[in-house]
Amino acid sequence: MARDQVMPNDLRAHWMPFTANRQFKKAPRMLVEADGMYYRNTTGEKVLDSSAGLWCCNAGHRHPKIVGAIQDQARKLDYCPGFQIGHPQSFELANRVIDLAPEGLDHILFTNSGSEAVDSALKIAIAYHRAIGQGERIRLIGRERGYHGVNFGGISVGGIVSNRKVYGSLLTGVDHLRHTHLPELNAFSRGQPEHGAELAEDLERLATLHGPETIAAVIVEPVAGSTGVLVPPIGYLERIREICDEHGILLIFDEVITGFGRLGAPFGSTHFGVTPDLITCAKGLTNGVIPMGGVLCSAKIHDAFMHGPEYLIELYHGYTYSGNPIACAAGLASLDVYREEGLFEKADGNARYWEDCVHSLRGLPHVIDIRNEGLVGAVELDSIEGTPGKRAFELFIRAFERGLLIRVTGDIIALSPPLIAERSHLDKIVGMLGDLLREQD
Ligand code: PXG
Repeated sequence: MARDQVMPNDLRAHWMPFTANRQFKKAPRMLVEADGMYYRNTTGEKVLDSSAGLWCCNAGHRHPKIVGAIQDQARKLDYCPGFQIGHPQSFELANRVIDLAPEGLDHILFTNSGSEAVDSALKIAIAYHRAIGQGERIRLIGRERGYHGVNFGGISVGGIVSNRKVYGSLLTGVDHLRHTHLPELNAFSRGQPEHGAELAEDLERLATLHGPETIAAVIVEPVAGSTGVLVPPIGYLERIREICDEHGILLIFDEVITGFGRLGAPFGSTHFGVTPDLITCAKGLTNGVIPMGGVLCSAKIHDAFMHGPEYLIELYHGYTYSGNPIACAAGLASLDVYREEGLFEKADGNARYWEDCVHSLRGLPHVIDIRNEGLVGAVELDSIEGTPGKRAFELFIRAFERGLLIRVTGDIIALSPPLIAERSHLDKIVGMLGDLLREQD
């Protein structure tokens, strides 16, 4: 396209991420403003946010404290090299995140996204074993239906087929646990499902198959989000932890979604009471306002790198924007807001109410399962034969036109309202969704 052919509002140049581009550009859905629980579209109508943006705006939109902190920081120190130089806010933010983390996770390396956090964590896991003289531990174990971002490491351990299958051979030395979706046993479970802890034994089988001494790490989401909300069966995460301990395998929890209050606790690991060796996070770290992620790890892992002459770099890894000052300001302000407004406690206090809300949709047309944990909910629909994903996609379009933003994946509607949601908002989300479900053919 020649430069002079580009028109104002020409939508062609932007190749949109994870979007049906041709469909979108024929009938664009744009948001131009946001405040609290609501967006506003181009015609000025309010759109209720039932997905916290993309699972990230936990304190709602355009929070004055977060906006103010970003403005102040931009006026003071806009950018600072992160390699061999520092600025105070990144250290402050690191301490504040560690204060929220489960006991034993003492260090954080900053990235700019969840995908980068995942690839960083996988690299740290492999390099850690090498640093302690176990260089043969190079295998990584993920799980079917897992989502760990879109970089090569993340899609290799990930288990969402369409995110992997066209990208060549991926990383070698990767294997997968089976997923824990057992609708025939667990449909309409409230909170953690009863059946499926035995699926954790897959890790034992893979350890036997490959030799446990060859496995560096296993990575799972405490609650799998992107695949359509899979809550861990009772006892499952505990058993994964045990098997890792037996074999010296590092356990990575990908908490990009479950971090920062989504389940009513600081992290999924604190919510479920299972402590991994590494945690990846992003999204809620800055309320989604400025891109930022991180990898938390134990002192054992960190200290294993702290050898050799002191002038030498210990870990050859990092990003131009790791610990970016404006992102740190957004992070510090977000953590202040979470604490001052008691948002994790608020989410916890609303979790049972939310459970009743989402399960009230049982029995509506095409609803085949409903799942929930913390302030997350999912409604699974039966697929139209031959066109999987179409039913939920059409519902998403109708919801948007009606003033409700939902997130759909396949034929699953995933709900994750901002943690500031009042019960009246939760009622409204489920009321609007119920109407849309009732209107289906
Ligand atoms: N790990 C997990 C568990 C995630 O959920 C990532 C890594 C990657 O993060 P970045 O920041 O690189 O996108 C994610 C991201 C959805 C949805 O609606 C989920 C994500 C992103 C966008 C949409 O399911 N999760």
